[in-house]
Amino acid sequence: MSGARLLEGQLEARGRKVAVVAARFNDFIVASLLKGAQTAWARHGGALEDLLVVRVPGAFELPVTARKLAASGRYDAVVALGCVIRGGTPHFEYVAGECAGGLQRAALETLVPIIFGVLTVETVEQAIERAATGEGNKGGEAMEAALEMAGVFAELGS
Ligand code: INI
Repeated sequence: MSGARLLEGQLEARGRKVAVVAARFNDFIVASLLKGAQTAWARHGGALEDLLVVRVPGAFELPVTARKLAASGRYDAVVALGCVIRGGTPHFEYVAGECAGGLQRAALETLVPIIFGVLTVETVEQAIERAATGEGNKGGEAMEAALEMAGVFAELGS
């Protein structure tokens, strides 16, 4: 629609404050997601002291922690990182489902963007693919989604 007002967030981390909450479970994958998120933060000009990283036991603990961080009013966005592998657990549906639903509820309740950077995959191979260094690292993509949303919300105002 030509002439319509367009509001878009930029990939800009300068002046932003972001919290990352990362599960320790499956850390051989989550550590790479976290690295991807931190690299993206720095690439977009974020200052080290404006990025908080919180570690929690597993994906199940991500929603309550993300909600607490979001409700603090200190962060423009929260990024949740984790990895749930279907083959690895009979609890897949519970852990992955509660995690996704809880993160969305936390965002809706606090009106702070909470980004879903949780891999929910069938196999370890799929997880490794999505956590590889560089392009396609889901942690990096999650951080970029956080920056875009922080920009959109800054424009929308309170
Ligand atoms: N947590 C994960 O982050 N990923 C998993 O695949 C997983 N599995 O396999 O169960 C998992 N479980 C732990 C869970 O998130 C909680 O930390 C635990 O149940 C304590 O509340």
